[in-house]
This record gives sequence, structure tokens and C-alpha cells, in this order.
Amino acid sequence: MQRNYYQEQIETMPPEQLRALQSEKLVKQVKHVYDHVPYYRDLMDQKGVRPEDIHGVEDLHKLPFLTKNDLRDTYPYGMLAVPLADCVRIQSTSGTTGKRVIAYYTQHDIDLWEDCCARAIMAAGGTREDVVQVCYGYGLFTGGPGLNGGSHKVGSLTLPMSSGNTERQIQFMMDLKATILCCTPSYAAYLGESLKERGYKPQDNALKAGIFGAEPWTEEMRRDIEKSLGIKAYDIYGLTETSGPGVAFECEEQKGMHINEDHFIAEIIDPDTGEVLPEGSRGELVFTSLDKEAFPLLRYRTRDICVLSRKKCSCGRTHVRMSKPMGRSDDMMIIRGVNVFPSQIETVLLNEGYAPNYRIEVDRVNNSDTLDVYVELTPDQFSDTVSAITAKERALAGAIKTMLGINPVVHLVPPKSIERSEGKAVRVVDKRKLHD
Ligand code: DLL
Repeated sequence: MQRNYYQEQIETMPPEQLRALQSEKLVKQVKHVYDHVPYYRDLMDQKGVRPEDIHGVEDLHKLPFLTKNDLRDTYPYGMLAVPLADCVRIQSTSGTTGKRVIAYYTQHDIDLWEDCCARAIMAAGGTREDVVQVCYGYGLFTGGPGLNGGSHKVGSLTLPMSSGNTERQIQFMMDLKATILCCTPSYAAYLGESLKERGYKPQDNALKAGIFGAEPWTEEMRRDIEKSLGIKAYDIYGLTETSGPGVAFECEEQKGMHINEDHFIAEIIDPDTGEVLPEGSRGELVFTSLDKEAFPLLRYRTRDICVLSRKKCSCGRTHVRMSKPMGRSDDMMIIRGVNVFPSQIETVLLNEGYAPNYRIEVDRVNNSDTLDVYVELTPDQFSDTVSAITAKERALAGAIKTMLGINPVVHLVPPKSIERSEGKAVRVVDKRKLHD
């Protein structure tokens, strides 16, 4: 089998050697942070831990955690670990709630970030022969700049499309024969739908692979996108706080995403107690960046819930794999006492033959939680009689009840009545939060 590594020696490094490398980098990084970030120095002092106490990965648990609140409290420059003059770029989160998080980069930081994205592109089969269409947003969002830089490193022809303008995306995709598509999975689904509407079949485009991430998506959604675009769809994960996309990526095995462990140490903790959990446990993902100069976060709590696996991967990569995050711990809704992730509802919808265009509304009426699921019909499904549609609503509500244990009200709505997203899809409206 052809092996698609960007940095083979590192990506396939024996696990003991990888751990020794992490330990060596961690000792240096802790000292760098302690010496240059007063905020984190205070946290370490309060916990009674000093850089000399950290001899390697086995001592990581002694360090304090960082959370998004710490980053908000230190906005904008409180986490900077190098002189501002050494920084060449900032990126930022979308900041829908509270203050934005600003991440800063030296040229070295950007270089390593782009290496990570290049690893992801090559793992998806990318080469210098490819035409990579990047329709993640450019600008403050990390998606566009990250994949753009990775594509350059691979030597592919890069189409810096940014998000939106679907007409132009399709024109460039077809005219320039794009072979790899990079965007959010919800936008990939929309592009598939738009191509079909214009009379294109999956085999009419030159695409072979897609690199999709930035939001949770299910295996069912993957199959749907693969079918509509005629491609193999790969997952990619990352967050602004740790640089952006490329912290982890899928290989051809597609059994979890390899975390770039030469740059990041991953831990899984119990989100309630902070206790480090053994391999294979489900919990909150925590990252320590080992090489970042400007914005080196130690033990940063992502709020993403997943499982790590050290099982050997047949792709030859040795780096630990993370499962698809089901969503952030703060995406989880508690409805009538039951924990519900939007991705569970998505799984049911796609399994029942609906398109991935839906909206979930949660509210509280007379002190009781309500769950309404709006699901768009395709034009074919919409031609049914009213009684047939009512029967389908009941059947779908039953399937969701089986999955979640609570009864939703399902509304099947006309084609195109649910807004499409060009970036991260907003699927949930929790009106309870609006009343609070
Ligand atoms: O979304 C970075 C990114 C860009 C990743 C392009 C992949 C592709 P943020 O805007 O800071 O950064 O959002 C980070 O998005 O903590 C997860 O909750 C979620 N997320 C990112 N990738 C995935 C994925 C970018 N593959 C937050 N699956 C993270 C599920 C994801 N959730």
C-alpha cells in the first residue's frame, strides 16, 4: 500500500521514543511558560508546583488546568509568552458568547501549524498533483489559513476560495477540476445538494477526497456526503487555542484521528472532578502544547468529549487516536433530566433517510422541557399527502424516542425552509437559556 506521510520519521516514531521526545519538550515548555507568563506562574505557585518538579510526561498531572475563562480573563495579551515584536499573526475564535479568544503566533508557530495541516492533507491522499479547494473561512477563523498553509507545504495547487458564494465555488470546482475539498461538513453537504440541483452527478466532478471538520458530524453524515460528492470524506480536528485545524486528522483507516503527539500531549479527564482517566475512558480532552512559542497553553481543557486509543493503526502512524468528539460538554443539552447530544438526533435522521438539514428547539413550557425537531423534506418526500407526512412525523418521533428515551415533537418542513450554513452550522436553539 502506498504510504502518504508528510513527516514519516515523526509520524511513525516508536511510542517510547515519542514519549521521551514529549518529556524533553515538556520540561523546556513548562520553564518557558513559568518564566514568561505571570498569570500561569501564579497558578503554579498557588498549586505549589515549580518547573523543577516536572521531569517528564509522568509529572504532567501536577500542573494546573487552564480553561476558556482564563483566556477571557487575560484577554488580549495576558498569555503572551514572547515579546509582541516576535509575533507575526493573530487568529481568533468566532466568539459567539463572551469575549473572543485571541491566539498569537510567531513565524515558527505558523510553520509547525502548517506542517500539521500538511500531514492531514497527505493522509487524505494529497500530493503536489492535487488541486485543493479551501472553502473554510479566511480571516480570523483558523480553518482557511491553516489548510491553505498545509496545502502550500504539500505543493498542491491551492484555491483560496474562503466560505460562501456557492455559485462561484461550483464554477471553480468544475472548471479548475478541484480534487480535494476542505470545508465544514455541513457546507460539504450543501455543496453536494447544490451540485445535484444543477444537474451534476457525483462522477461529474474531479474530487477524490474531502477534509472536513470544525464542527461535530456523524458517520451517517459522512456516508451522505461521500455519496453525494463521490469522494472519501476525512475528519480533521483542532481549535484556535491550540493553533487551529490539524491538531488531529484521519488516515485512510478512518478509525479515529491521529493527534500530532510530537506537538501536543493529550489527556482525558473526568469533566466534573478533573481526575485523569485511563486510556479508553470517555471524558474531556485536555491539551498541552509542546512547541508553541507565543501562546503555549499547558493543560488546556477543550470541553470536547471523546475517547483516546493507543491501539496500533495499520496506516503505520504511531500517534494516539481520538474518537470523533460527540460535541462539547457545553453542547450537551439536559432535557427532562436526560443528557442529549445533537449528534444523536442527527444519527437518527440520516438513518431514517432524511437529509442533514434540521433544527432542534428546546424550550420550557409550564416547568416542563419541550423538544421540537424541525426536519426538512427533500422535493421527492414533499410530494407525499398530508396524512402520509403526519405518519412519517410520528414514525420519526418514535425513532428519536428509542434513541434518547424522551418524546420529541417532529415537524417535517418544506424543502429549503431551513437555513444553510457556509461555516459552522447552528443546529440548536435552546430557548430556556434565552428566558434565564
Ligand atoms: O474549528 C478549527 C478547525 C478549523 C478545525 C477547520 C477543523 C477544521 P474553533 O473555531 O476554535 O477552531 O473551534 C474549535 O470546534 O473545540 C470542537 O468543539 C469543534 N471541532 C473542531 N473540529 C471538530 C471535528 C476550529 N472534526 C471547536 N469534530 C473544537 C467535531 C470539532 N468537533
